[in-house]
Amino acid sequence: MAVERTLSMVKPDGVERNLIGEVLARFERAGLRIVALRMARLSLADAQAFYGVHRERPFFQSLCNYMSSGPIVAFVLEGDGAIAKAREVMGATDPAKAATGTIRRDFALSIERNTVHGSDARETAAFEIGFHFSGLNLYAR
Ligand code: 3AN
Repeated sequence: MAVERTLSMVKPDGVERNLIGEVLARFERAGLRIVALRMARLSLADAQAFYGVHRERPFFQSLCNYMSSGPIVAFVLEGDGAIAKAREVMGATDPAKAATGTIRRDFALSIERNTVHGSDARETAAFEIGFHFSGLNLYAR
């Protein structure tokens, strides 16, 4: 399987409840490596740009308000099949549908406040990594 990079975030509900370490540990235990990491507070405009693909969805405004309501931790994960593997560790968008042992099943408060983000494809991963870490040389192992 190809080595990939994917962009993940601990969302405001996870930071608020002191779950940063727990979320990072779950990805590390799954064999993914953290190759970049930063804490930030997204402005409303930042959140709207990040989630631009969802512009037409009914939940867009609420999602952007929520994502700019408190700090997030953004990080890049690297590993074999990292995009799919990270999404497996996260679980389904709706915590009620997420598999046992996944981050969202264990911690998400709702389909919106679902604790963690992960890129869903190579193209979105490239955009999202650039969004948070533009101009930085990611650590190469
Ligand atoms: P995922 O994060 O699992 O890839 P997306 O890309 O469909 O899910 O949605 C992006 C984010 O929008 C989700 N993580 C969640 O916070 C929010 N979201 C998705 N679907 C809904 C919904 N039906 N109602 C409210 N918020 C939603």
